[in-house]
Amino acid sequence: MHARRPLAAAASAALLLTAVAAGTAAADPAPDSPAPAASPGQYRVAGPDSAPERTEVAATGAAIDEVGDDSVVVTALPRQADAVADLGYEVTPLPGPEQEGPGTLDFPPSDSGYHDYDELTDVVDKVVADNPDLAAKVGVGSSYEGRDLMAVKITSDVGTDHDRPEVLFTHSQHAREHLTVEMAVYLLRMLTEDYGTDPRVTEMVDTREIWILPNVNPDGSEHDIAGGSYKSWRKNRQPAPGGWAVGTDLNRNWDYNWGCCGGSSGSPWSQTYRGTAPESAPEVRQVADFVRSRVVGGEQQITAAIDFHTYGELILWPYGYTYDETGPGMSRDEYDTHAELGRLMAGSNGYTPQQSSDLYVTDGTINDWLWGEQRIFNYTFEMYPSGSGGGGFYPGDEIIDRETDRNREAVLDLLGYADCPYRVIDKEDQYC
Ligand code: BZS
Ligand code: CA
Ligand code: ZN
Repeated sequence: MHARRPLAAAASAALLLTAVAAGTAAADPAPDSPAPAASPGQYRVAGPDSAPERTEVAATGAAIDEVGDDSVVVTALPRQADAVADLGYEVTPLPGPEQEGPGTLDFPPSDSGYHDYDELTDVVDKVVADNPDLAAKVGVGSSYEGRDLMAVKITSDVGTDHDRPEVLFTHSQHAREHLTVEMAVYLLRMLTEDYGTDPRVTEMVDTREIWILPNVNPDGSEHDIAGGSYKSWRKNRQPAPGGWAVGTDLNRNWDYNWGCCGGSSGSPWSQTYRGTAPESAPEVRQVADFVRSRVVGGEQQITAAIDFHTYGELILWPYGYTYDETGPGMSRDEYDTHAELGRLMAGSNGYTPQQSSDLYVTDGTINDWLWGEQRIFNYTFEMYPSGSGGGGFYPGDEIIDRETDRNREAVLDLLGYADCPYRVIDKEDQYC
């Protein structure tokens, strides 16, 4: 996503892609035509220097991975890259992730610090077994391929539904963003191991009910690492109608202004395919059901949330479907509260805080749904690195400890304001 950095020198074999496809809407074949021979790769696109121009690039079906002053990096199929070139931009392929393969189902040995799904399950089970008063595993449903969508509730006296502000952390909507699973592991351990010794952690565990969903797209994560080579997979693993194309972009499938505004694609071949209907992805449907289940006595108990992604080192807030800051459902005070709390958190982790549409328009994201439908103050964190130079979606495992701990203060700040987010703009008396 974001990178104010010089062009990577990666493109020694730079070639200007020739445009063969017709207009942007024609970049993808019909859903029932056979699978494309080529797999997606990353490309640098020189030229786009505004959110509307980036939105136009995304409309080809490419996913924008990085935003620079006058360039972007996208993940695209070759014909989608051709469609981007058709817009008049210079398109240069970037080298793919280093491969180690073949043959394993786990991360390659040099990245063994990352947790695959079985290892994540072991961590969750151990945290819960070691801390029966603090942590409980809650079923949220199962993925398309039948993997358990785990949630962990953390609070003191965890067996009781207390009247405490609830806070939601979701991880790994996008398969290849493996560092976000490590962020969940970090939070699980921080909130249990540091309880009783770190006063801020202790206070938050005693006064908030915290929900951690450590991997909402386990099928995608497992697919991305299967066979010992990274696949740059983003979506889930649900076949689209027609039977050839696989995968819905979970972060375009939420039921608020779904598909409204050119911020997602109706083509199953696209990296940002929005699915056949809002919540058509079982993962989105069940996580949304879980969030709706937290409406108790007519009141949504969850007040604040972070959805973790990589990469770009950004803190993003809603709305994504419009460039406007305010409008129906987003008052000036509500916007300012999002922005101020976003900037406060950025003060500790050094990320760049902004409204998500400052990058490009998106629709059907969890951010817009959590605010638009559920009135939950919420953020997307785009974690390390800032650009593809830092390893893009696949930084080595030696950065895990540093880059998860980097968000400690920000997470504690969000938890701290969860009783009354408006306090951050000094309007506690008016709203809380
Ligand atoms: C990502 C990028 C992410 C997306 C950016 C984004 C999130 C934009 C939320 C707007 C709202 O994949 O990490 O395209 O989903
Ligand atoms: Ca409660
Ligand atoms: Zn993402």
